[in-house]
Amino acid sequence: MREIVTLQIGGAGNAIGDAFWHVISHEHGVDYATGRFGGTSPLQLERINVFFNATASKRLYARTIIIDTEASTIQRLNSSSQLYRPENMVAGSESAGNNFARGYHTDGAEILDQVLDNTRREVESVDSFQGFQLLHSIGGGTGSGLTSLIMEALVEQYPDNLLCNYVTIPSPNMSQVVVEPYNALLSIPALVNNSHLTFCLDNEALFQICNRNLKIQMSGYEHINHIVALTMSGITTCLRFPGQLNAGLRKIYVNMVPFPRLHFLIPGFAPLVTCKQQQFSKGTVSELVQQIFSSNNLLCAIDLRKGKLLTAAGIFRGRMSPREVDQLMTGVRNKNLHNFVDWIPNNIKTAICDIPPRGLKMSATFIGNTTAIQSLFQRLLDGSSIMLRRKAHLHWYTGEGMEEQEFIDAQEELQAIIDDYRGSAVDSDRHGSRSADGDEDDVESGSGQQCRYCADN
Ligand SMILES: Nc1nc2c(ncn2[C@@H]2O[C@H](COP(=O)(O)OP(=O)(O)O)[C@@H](O)[C@H]2O)c(=O)[nH]1
Ligand SMILES: [Mg+2]
Repeated sequence: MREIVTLQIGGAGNAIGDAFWHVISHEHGVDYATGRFGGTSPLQLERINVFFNATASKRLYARTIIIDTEASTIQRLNSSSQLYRPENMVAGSESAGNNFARGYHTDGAEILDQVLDNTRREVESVDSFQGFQLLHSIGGGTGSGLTSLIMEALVEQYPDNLLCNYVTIPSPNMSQVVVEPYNALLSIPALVNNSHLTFCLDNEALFQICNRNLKIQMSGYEHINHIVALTMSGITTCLRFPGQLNAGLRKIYVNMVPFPRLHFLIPGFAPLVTCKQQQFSKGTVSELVQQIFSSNNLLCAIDLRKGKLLTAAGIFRGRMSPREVDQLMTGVRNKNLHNFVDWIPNNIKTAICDIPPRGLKMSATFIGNTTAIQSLFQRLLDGSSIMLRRKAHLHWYTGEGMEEQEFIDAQEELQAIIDDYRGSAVDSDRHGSRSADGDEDDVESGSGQQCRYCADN
């Protein structure tokens, strides 16, 4: 059945994981609290095994390993839902203290064997395992350090399976811990070298979406985690429901990743409006297409117009005409050829699933592999360089056995990925129309909110 095993790691990883299971259990007719199926459609069950395991007593549980260096996260999930199997919960005795070194070398390393044992049991219990999805932050000590450690072990033990990461990227505006840029930096080598698909979930963009699109007051992460969960539900739609395209992780990998290192994907979602705002929307497919190509709907604070798309995908849900969707998506590419690399002719893919998400008639999820991601990487590099130049806070890491050279190596890795993305845009520019490294004139800079991709031109 092409099963996926999830590993949710650390505070953010588990909060986002919980939001994801909430959303998809409802879509498959499974009660979140009890794990019992109460659905009405055979479609809900047809591919339910991709993410859920069924027990002998006809209960379902989430095929996920719940991992944290501290116990509180795990206790909370254990008491909130029977979807989570108690044997799959792995807790340490102490939090990793917001320190990559402790997640990687000490507190995290202590629970690694237990994580791998649980993972092996889940992998061995399924028919046709396809790969892992890892949910974690890179600002936290557990999410960065322990995840890097786990990834190294997984690629060694499961060399034929795909590793897909949903990564929470720290925002300087809401970061509570000064060393988050270091943790993020140190996570980069494992992500570049061991992940096959890395979906970037940037807290900076998510906060902007809440303030600007939804105009809601933020308290905690509940709203942003829901947006992330909706987007993950969109990305995984074709894995979970019968359909044609992108029906497996490998197909997403083949379509979206032209070179193994360039696997950092920007997700987006539409509509991103409150119920009240929804009353004023036309509810058309054309509106959805326009929105998913707008930087305002991306889960990363980048400007799509300042780069070229290597590949892009739109996953549409609800009743709509496939012909119309195809025409609109092809139209976006044809009208904006200079925003797509010219050396992959069919780099825009579309999938449609009849079943809409809860509470919506239609939705669209975007996945983009764009050279504009350089600005996000540059932000991470600058955030760490400014402290590293003066070795500020470095003793927290060297005191745990790390060397300054590891920071320098990680910076080089980050610079290399920036250069790779930049190079992939320049190489494509046979016509010499404009550079894609962020310097070009913004032809519609006056249009503000409007997406250049879909503007009538
Ligand atoms: N989107 C999101 N970000 C979170 C959440 N909790 C913490 N973060 C962010 O994640 C980073 C802290 O990492 P966390 O996962 O709590 O640490 P860990 O438990 O050591 O892995 C910071 O950048 C926080 O802003 C959450 O529930 N959702
Ligand atoms: Mg924590």
